[in-house]
Amino acid sequence: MNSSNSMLFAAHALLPDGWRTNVLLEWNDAGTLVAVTPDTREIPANAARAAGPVVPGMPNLHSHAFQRAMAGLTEYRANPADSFWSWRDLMYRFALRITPETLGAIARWLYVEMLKAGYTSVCEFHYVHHAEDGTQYAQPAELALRVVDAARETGIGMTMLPVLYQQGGFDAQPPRADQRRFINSTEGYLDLLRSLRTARPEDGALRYGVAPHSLRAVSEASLRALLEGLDAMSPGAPVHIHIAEQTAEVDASVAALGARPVQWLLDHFDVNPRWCLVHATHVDAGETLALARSGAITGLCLTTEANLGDGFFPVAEYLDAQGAFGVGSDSHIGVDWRAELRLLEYGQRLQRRQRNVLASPDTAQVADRLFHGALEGGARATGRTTGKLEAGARADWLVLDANHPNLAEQTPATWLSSVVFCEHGETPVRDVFVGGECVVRERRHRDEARHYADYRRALSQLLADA
Ligand code: NGQ
Ligand code: ZN
Repeated sequence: MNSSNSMLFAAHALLPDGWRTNVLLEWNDAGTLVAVTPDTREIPANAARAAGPVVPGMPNLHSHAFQRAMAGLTEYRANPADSFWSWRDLMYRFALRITPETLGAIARWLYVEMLKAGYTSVCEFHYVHHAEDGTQYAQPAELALRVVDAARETGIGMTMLPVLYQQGGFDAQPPRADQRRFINSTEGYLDLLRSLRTARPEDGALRYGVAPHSLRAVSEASLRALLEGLDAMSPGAPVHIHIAEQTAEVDASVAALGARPVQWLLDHFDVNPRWCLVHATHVDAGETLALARSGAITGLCLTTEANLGDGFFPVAEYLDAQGAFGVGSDSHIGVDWRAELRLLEYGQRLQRRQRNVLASPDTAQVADRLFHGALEGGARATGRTTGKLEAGARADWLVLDANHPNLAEQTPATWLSSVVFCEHGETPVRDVFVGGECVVRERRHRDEARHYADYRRALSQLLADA
């Protein structure tokens, strides 16, 4: 045992092989776990004691930070055919108002909310790159840097995925005027990524990957050039893409490319475990199996998908085929992995008129299966070593409140079920550690008041005569 390491003793902790008792967690100054020891007989004098059961922190695999500030503002009928696409028009209007300062303030507050909810890392699918008129900032990565710095300041782990956006639709349609802040040439994009990596180098808390926005927004040739450029810089880094969220997008893909988007991507690229396909909502039976077999992660964002009226992903068939998945809060209509997992199961119950649809022969408790699945797939999507309590992983975990009315008097066997399915009262997530640092204690983030004041100021500016 190294005396400069920090230690936490937990009466109960969820390890890769299940709930264990008397667990000693030990981590180094860099924020990496160096030992996880169950059945500890003696508690070292310098070990802190966890205030409740410890579980790994959840990765959030999909976020557009700026959209947090418009949550709740599009819940009215603007026209009789309100849809995802009319929401997108409103969202674009909002994106045109964002400034470097307001983006930083929104992201900091959002990450405080994520941490309090028990998300310990976030994949930021960042696509507002340029000034309001579409011209580059003096530092082309200006806006991305604000987001990276927000993660550092609040303490959340980050995978920054700058977005490549080039066309307004399949078949090289020119971008719309209201997409001007998103657009880059492939070379300009790779320069932006390079300057980000230089200004804020990768470390245990920060990783970079790429996000071709969608097959609508990027051509096959650009996607190839992007992947080549990425691999020259950072071989094997994560690749995230929006894939098949809306049926109109599937129809347009069939018309333009001759195949449904997921099928087309699988046929034309080596889609493997480094890929995260966000909103693979509309897949047929063959695509579902092929996607599961590819090892790619499906990024499920249930609260946003429900809010935007996307449709149902065939999750039962996908999980039966051993498909990998993780969850994201995407548009941030809600920021709570418990709600994402609950809605994943509830969608199936409502459609099938059954209960506990997503249980498996080896895991009868739905919440346990979904929690472990989302940790594993979500962690892989970050390209970082997180999502499990074992030596070598980041020291990212949550301390639950076993005295919460939802958990009281239960045994560990039902804790996760109650955490996910019971909606009563305050969150059962009490303390949150990221990279070994306690950033949320007794449900309060260490800098919550300051970040909230900044967020209010940003909102007042953004919402003034909006
Ligand atoms: C986005 N959001 O990039 O913010 C998208 C909408 C699009 C979601 N798909 C824009 N939830 O897909 O074109
Ligand atoms: Zn998205």
